[in-house]
Amino acid sequence: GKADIGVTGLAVMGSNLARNFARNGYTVALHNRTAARTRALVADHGDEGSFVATESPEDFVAALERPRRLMVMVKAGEPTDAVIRQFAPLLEEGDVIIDGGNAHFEDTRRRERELREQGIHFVGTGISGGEEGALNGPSIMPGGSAESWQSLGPMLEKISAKAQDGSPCTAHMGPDGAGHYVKMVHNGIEYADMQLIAEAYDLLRSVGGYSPAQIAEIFHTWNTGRLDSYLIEITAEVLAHDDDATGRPFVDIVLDQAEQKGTGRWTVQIALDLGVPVSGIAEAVFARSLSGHRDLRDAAHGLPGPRAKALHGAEAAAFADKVEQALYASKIVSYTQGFHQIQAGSDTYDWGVDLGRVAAIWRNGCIIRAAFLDRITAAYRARPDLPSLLSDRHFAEEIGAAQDDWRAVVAAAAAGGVPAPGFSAALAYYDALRAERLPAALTQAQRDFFGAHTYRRADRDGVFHTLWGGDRREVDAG
Ligand code: NBP
Repeated sequence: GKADIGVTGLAVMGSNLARNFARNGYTVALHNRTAARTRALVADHGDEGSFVATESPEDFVAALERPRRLMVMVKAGEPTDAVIRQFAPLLEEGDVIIDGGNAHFEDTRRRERELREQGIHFVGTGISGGEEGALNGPSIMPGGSAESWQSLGPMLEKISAKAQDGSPCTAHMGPDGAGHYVKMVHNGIEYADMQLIAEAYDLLRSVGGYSPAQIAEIFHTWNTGRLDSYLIEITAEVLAHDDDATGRPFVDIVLDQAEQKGTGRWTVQIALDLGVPVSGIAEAVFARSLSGHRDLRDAAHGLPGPRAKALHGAEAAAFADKVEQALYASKIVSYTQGFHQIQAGSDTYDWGVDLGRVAAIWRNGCIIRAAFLDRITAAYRARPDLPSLLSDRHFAEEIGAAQDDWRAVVAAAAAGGVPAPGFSAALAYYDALRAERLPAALTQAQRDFFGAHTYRRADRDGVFHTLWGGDRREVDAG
């Protein structure tokens, strides 16, 4: 029989996805530019299911059941275009190319448009969960035509992670680039989550006076509550680990410069274009880039500032509870911002993304999987047109209950000279949203002063300009 699906690009992600399909009963055609990888996969794991190893693009395409489903798992960027150029001429109308790489959604939109002219469905697909997820069940975020989802959906549902209620962690996100866009924002939120956790650690250590091993215990406890998540869990493991060579806490021997591959940066770039305030994600991206500026940091090392005085005993424990509140409240804000960005992309590109569905497929398999996502899913199910997560009654209540502690933690960070850009940006966003009036009035007035940019009045309709350089009369500028 012919193969149900083919995977080309058999590095770690492609191999594991191919094995996942095979373990779920599908016959999988295999192909890789360098044939040795294909042979190695069959030699090491051929007994896990039904594989058809091929060495030429022609044999690979010929091995596939029609309409063909061909999954591309090569390095994102130019290699993806090279592979499409190689395979598209061999395909026929109705066939489906799935790109599971970390593509920029604008590239996905271009590729989809070009292939559509040829009658080929191009499905740009976000996949999260790393190597382990690819093998045992990732969260899968496919875009592309509704028709492609008909042919592909059941297979993706089968290999994806399952939420606690048994539903698959995959769903059609929307046309063309919607899937890769949602994956991009997922990664942006992941950056924000990681930054908030790092700030919590830093504060527990320098203000709370706890050791990494003690903080591991604290995170471990938090992981049994509302912060229950993969990232909190692995944080506890990292903090509990001691370096083999020196016996010191592992976190103390790692160079304090965080790198990035680009999806967080993309999220912020697009947010700027769309005018969406994703300050939590932006602070996370900037915190990583700041960490990498060793020269600037060395030059600034002697600048004056306080040194946090460590708390003890019951005071430290009380502070740890406050940090939990601050972390949870800031997390609500960063998800609020991330979902706003998905909504904005969906509106701009006319994708019709269902935000509740996004929350539902992030409940398991992906890096940001968390009990929290269940809550977001419920919020959107209760009210599909929820204007913002902060308008959900439960989240509003929780953030209200957390805010005193949240403020105390941000104040302690400022007083102790501990950078907490994520916590403070989240709090500023919260306070700005709830403010009755913003100083944006003054900003707009300044704009009118130096650039005659006009303004609207709070008390009546119309557009106005004040003759700042003259007699300061207000004139109608409508
Ligand atoms: P890599 O991103 O390291 O890519 C290696 C694969 O690309 C190999 O199969 C290689 O073939 C192939 N390739 C390259 Br490089 N240039 C090619 C070309 N011009 N023509 C054909 N094939 C080419 O693999 P990965 O880490 O498994 O990731 C695959 C994709 O999945 C990437 O887009 C990545 O961003 C995405 N992703 C990764 C993760 C993760 O956790 N690693 C998670 C989610 C998504 P060769 O064997 O002949 O060199």
